[in-house]
Formats: sequence, C-alpha cells, structure tokens
Amino acid sequence: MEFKNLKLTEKDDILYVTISRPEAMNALNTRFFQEMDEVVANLATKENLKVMVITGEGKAFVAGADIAEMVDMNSEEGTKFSILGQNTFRSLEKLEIPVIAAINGYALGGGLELAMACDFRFASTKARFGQPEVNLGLIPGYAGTQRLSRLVGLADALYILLTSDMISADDALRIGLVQKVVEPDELMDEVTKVAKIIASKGPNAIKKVKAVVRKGIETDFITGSKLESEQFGSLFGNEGEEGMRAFLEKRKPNW
Ligand code: DAK
Repeated sequence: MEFKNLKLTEKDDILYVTISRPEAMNALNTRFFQEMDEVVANLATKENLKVMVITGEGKAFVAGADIAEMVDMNSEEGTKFSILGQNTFRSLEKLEIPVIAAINGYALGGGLELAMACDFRFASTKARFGQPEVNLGLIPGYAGTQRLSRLVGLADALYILLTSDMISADDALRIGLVQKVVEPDELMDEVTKVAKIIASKGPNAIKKVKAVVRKGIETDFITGSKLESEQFGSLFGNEGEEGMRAFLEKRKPNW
C-alpha cells in the first residue's frame, strides 16, 4: 500500500510513524485508518522491531477525526466510521511491542483518543489536549469516553469531556495523561532515549509485561494474577534464564 497519511522510518529497532497531513492538522480520515491498520498488521510485527513511536508533523499531533469527511455521514455511516477507528486503536493497543506517543502539538478529539491507545505519552510544552466533541454536538467515537476515565479518573475525565477545555501539557502531566513534558526540540530525543531503554530489555519480557498489564486491567485481580503467573513461568528456561545467568556471571545478557 502506498502511504498518503503516514511517513515511516526505522532506526535501531524502533519504528517511527509520523502522521503527515499538516494542512488539515493531521485529521484522521478513512485512509489514515487503512494505513495504520497496515502498519499494525504487517509492518510493526517485524521480528527486529522492539518499540513503535507515533508523532505528528507540523503544529498538531492530530486535531481529531476529519470533520470534513464526517459532516455528511448519516447515522449508519457514523457508526461504521466509529467502529473502523475503534478497531484500529484496539489493534494498536494489542500490538505486542510497546507504542509511545510523542505529542508535538494539538491532541484533540480522535487525536487524543489515538494517543490514549498508545502505551504511554511524552509531550512537548507546545502540546494541547482536549476532547472537544461536544462543541460539535458529538461525543468521542474511538473509545475516548472509556480510555480517558481509566487513565485519569472519573472527575478529570468528565471535566475534559463535558467542558471541551483544552488543557496544557503541564496539566496533562499533573493528571497523569502524559508521563513527561519536554521542550519541543527535545521531544524526539527524549522519546528515542526511553524507546532505546525498552529495546535493550528482554524482548519477550517486554511483550509479556504489556500483554499482562493490558489484559489484567480489563479483568479481575485474581484472573490477572493467574495470567501473570503463567507468563512469568513461560520465561523460565529461556529468556529469563539467560537474564538471570548474565546477572550472576556479571555480563550483559545475550537475548
Ligand atoms: N478535521 C478536519 N479539518 C481540520 C480539523 C479536523 N478535526 N482540524 C483542523 N482542520 C483544518 C482546518 O479546517 C483548516 O483547514 P483550511 O481552512 O486551511 O482548509 C486547517 O486544518 C488548519 O486549521 P485552523 O486554521 O483551524 O488552525 P488554527 O491553528 O487556527 O487552529 C485548532 C488549530 C486545532 C485549534 C483548530 O483547527 C481546531 O479547533 N480544530 C478542530 C478541533 C476539533 O474540534 N477536534 C475534534 C474533532 S471531532 C465518531 C467518530 C469519531 C469522533 C466522534 C464520533 N463517530 C463516527 C460516532 C471523533 C470526533 C472528533 O475527533
């Protein structure tokens, strides 16, 4: 597939995906979802890749779903568009390798929903966050109502969803929506630094941490703990053995 909305680069086992439709603030259209599906299904699954990073080109990370594409949709088409996006974000969330959002500017509506489907978020001081759907007489359509309250708690989520207030990077940090805020020209370096740290760890352990935490939060404590024991056990005799032997032999593990 020829990409029109995404630019891809690969370096040091990290896949960088840049959303690139700056003239429309990187608004998410049907084509974006098709391209992201292709990345998640076929490109980010390459054996050598350890981490994926998503960022935006220009002033925005993503300023929302494409209002120009949505405006003429009827109810049935709206539901279809919502399901398309929900499925894409769900598969991103379920990707085996961690996904980091590098939020360079506006992360609004569907853009914040995309960022929330990533595993964690670093932001530039220029980033702004909001769910302004009610300004348009809409509600979030890509599971933003569900992810936001799980990430920041009920009251902050409802404040953001009910007021359409655009919050700063520092406020996003304060409520736990992002994990770090840095100067704009440091954003990609900081994200790369943390991506490389993750890429240096036991690759299967990294995938299992993500899977167990993500599955665990959708189930009850006992079921989640059982899953943890199974996955913990599965690392013995292979990657875990190498990591533990390397520690005892005072050398770097050979994953
Ligand atoms: N969609 C389409 N075009 C957009 C856009 C968007 N979300 N955001 C910006 N643009 C376009 C603008 O129309 C403008 O195009 P031209 O006029 O140059 O052709 C260009 O990008 C530059 O934008 P501005 O001139 O407005 O730039 P400013 O710097 O003045 O302002 C802004 C930047 C990000 C503050 C402003 O553009 C803005 O407020 N944008 C809209 C933000 C917004 O409301 N986002 C939420 C979108 S709604 C569902 C599925 C999904 C969703 C809901 C339901 N179902 C199917 C049920 C999700 C909904 C959303 O995400």
